[in-house]
Amino acid sequence: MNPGSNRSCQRFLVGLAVALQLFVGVRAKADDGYRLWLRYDPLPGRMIRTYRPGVTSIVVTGHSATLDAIRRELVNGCSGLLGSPVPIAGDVRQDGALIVGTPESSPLVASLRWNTQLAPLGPEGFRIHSLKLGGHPVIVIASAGEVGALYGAFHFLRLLQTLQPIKRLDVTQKPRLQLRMLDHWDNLDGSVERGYAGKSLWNWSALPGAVDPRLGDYARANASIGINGSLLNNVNANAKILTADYLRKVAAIADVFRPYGVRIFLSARFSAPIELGGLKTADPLNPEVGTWWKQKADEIYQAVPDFGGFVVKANSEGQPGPRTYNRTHVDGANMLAAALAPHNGVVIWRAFVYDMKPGYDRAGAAYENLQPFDGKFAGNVLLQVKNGPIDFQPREPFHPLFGAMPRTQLMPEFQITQEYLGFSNHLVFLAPMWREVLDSDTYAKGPRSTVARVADGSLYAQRLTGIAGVANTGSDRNWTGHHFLQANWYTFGRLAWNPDLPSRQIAGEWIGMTLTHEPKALATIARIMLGSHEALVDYMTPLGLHHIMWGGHHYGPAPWWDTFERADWNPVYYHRADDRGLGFDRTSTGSNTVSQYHPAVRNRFENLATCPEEFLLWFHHVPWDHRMKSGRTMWDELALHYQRGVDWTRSTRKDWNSLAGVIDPERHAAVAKKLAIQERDAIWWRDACLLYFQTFSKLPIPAGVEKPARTLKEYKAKSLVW
Ligand code: GCV
Repeated sequence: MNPGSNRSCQRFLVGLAVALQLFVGVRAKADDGYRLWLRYDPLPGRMIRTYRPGVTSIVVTGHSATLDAIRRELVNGCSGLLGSPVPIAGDVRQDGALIVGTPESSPLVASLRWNTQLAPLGPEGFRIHSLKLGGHPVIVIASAGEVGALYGAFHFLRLLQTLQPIKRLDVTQKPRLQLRMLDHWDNLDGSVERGYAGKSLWNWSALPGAVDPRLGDYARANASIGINGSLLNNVNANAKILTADYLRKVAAIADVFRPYGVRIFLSARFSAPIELGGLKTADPLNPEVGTWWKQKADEIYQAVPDFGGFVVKANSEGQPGPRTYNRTHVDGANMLAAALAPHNGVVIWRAFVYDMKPGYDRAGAAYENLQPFDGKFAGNVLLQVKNGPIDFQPREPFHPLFGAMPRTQLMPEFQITQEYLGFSNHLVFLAPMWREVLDSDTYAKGPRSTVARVADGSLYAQRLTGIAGVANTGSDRNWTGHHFLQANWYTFGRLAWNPDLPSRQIAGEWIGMTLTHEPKALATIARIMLGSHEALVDYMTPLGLHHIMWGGHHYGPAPWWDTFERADWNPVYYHRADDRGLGFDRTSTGSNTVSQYHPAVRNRFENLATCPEEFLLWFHHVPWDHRMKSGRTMWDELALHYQRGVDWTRSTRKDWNSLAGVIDPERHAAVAKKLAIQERDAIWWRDACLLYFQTFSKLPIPAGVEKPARTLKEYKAKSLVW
């Protein structure tokens, strides 16, 4: 066989593979959502014609697991999107070569002498540049590190997937935050705390012998949006994860994640020295305890040399911690930090700490517990702070700690899984919610001291930076239980990479990559997504209400709930409805936790006239007849918000139905079914809350708000979860 026929045979085989992949993709896989936003179906014809001359071959020289992943991704991606095979080449022989690599892996990249440009971008940053090589127009994707080159490859594919021009590319990017982590609250028995998309992705009983290939897909999806860390186990931790047996399993997962730049973190149970080591104490100042953790750290790094570090939930909701031994959070965190420091590991200490004491306000607890330790944590400790002061409610003001610990490495924690936002049943796009937090101004160093600038280290020049999102993934075929909630995983990664990205841009990217390029449909879906968070707040917790959900499972309304032994787990503790009005007085006449904010913020929240209405009942106990900006009474306004939320679910169902035929039938039908549940739940929330609050306000349901479908007794009798 001559070399020519060899080449044409190769081309035929690649073509067949692509055709088969497309066929299988379209007929079997395309519709079940498994491929997430990495769908490489052919782009609209005009775009293929525009792009084709610019992408004629893929030149990725060298071999490593990451370089192989880059090559695979670009061949599949470009061939799929451009509708015909894009071959691999060893060199530039024609116009349109796509050259990818590092100066070490690629002689072509090395020949450009970009080292001074690449070095400041770090091993995860990249440069994509159109230029001429040997007289041929080419595109070069280069990075100082292989993972950076992989991120660049995904960025390039995203440009194609979102129909961006690629003629004269000059892109330089690097992540703004260093640790970009997905936190899994997965238990070792395969269940997922607050997980609504099936079972855990980690099959502990089969590992390390059998590794589910899906783990590679998980790592690849994360790499495509720049996520570089994965906390494998629940922060309500089982010490068993640190046994030699489990560490072998962890190592097998790490091997799959490594080529994609995803490092592993583990939740460490503070009492592990007792449970696993047989010590009598876990007192962080006891030398034997310190030695036990040091040896454990050495053992972990033997198994997983690039292990990221520990995440610790201590003295919170029954978890053990240093306070158990009359030691401080700093004592605990710094002891673990010393064990990890020789390996460059970090400790991520959670600020989600609240101890019930008489008359206290839970919203102020984390600040009271942690703020006094500002400046005392070791250099490899990050303090992980939830976006709001209570607990991932549909809307909370930003956490006051973000403006109050200038000498501590703070790391925001978001919740992607929808514990309080309708599980995987409600379509809610979380970008606007997270934007609201990231854009909040702490005023810690004057105006423009936003949470984003605290997180990315630019406000206080913190050395280590990071962000964590509690994952919404699981074993469901579509990963997140609801097709649209893939967008929240996507968003988290994009914001972790660049916390300034606008919600609209993220929505547009995701829709184009995942659902459709059809302009009218894209605009309709973007409108749905961008309005969804406000709508959910309207039908669940408008005007600053919070924590009025059913106890335990947290799905559906139960503002009447008052039977938990801990007052701060009961909704009545939070809304404080009485004959006078509604809301939690956190001003100086109440709990005064408003004082935890910088004076500029505090004064705005403290004053009823300047407090943003979306936080009114968070900070104030407001009379039912208080005049709102609209001129309506608070009661009428509250009722109209609830109605507005319900109206949104109805118009969204109509809008979605109008897209039948544009979206593939399987995903269209699945989303339509979920939207029906969402409408039912929104009505349930509106009616149950208004009927209950009406027992205090004694005011009629205003005009424009539908009369409740059931009685309060009926709503009280039945939880929405069955
Ligand atoms: C992992 C809330 C959730 C708990 C969760 C906790 C936390 O209380 O309901 O399930 O526990 O937050 O963030 O630690």
